[in-house]
Amino acid sequence: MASIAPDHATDLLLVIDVQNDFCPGGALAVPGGDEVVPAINGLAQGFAHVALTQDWHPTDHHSFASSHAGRAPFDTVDVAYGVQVLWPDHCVQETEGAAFHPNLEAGHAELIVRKGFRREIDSYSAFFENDRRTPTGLAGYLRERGFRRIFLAGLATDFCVAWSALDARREGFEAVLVEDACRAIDMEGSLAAATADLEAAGVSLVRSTDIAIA
Ligand code: VGL
Ligand code: ZN
Repeated sequence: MASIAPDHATDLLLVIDVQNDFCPGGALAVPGGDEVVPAINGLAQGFAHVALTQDWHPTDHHSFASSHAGRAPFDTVDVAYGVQVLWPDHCVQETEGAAFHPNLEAGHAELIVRKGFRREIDSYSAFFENDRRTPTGLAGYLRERGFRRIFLAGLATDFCVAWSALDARREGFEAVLVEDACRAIDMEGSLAAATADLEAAGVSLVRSTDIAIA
């Protein structure tokens, strides 16, 4: 693929959930989760504009298996907005697990979007909560700032990164997912399903070496 040069006016790098709990040793560790950190640090240098998301749950969040008697992590339950996967307790507000990976170098990030803070609703996407209607405000922010193309990287490819990329398209942005700067949970074919959805939605799937970092 031809090299893509980030446009300093209209491109933004959106870094999804690079938090301790999604890295090895964390409560919901994604295999190789910490390996995204050097790749993202390299990318971030090439973008004038960076935003971060931070999964940010109250202690009794409904996505936690511990909130449902007799249920185990990775079971699914039916909730008002559809099927919800039950997760181990993770990214609890103000805990070390919810903190960004200590080696993440994105000090110039302009915005941190916290999500999943409503007890009854999970939020994978940076744009909409899992009821698919409650906005986080990110689309309005990006539009008001004049961004048109969103590059995505982080954790996990098949959940929060994919849902964010699909919603970026739904909101009319170009979306570019940097595959080697993401890692997946890959539960029961979830990565293959997400990849098919991303391609169908017109999300560009690229490698970090495809991006020209000036
Ligand atoms: C995520 C499951 C639960 C993610 C967040 O960041 O992909 N996955 N909460
Ligand atoms: Zn979560």
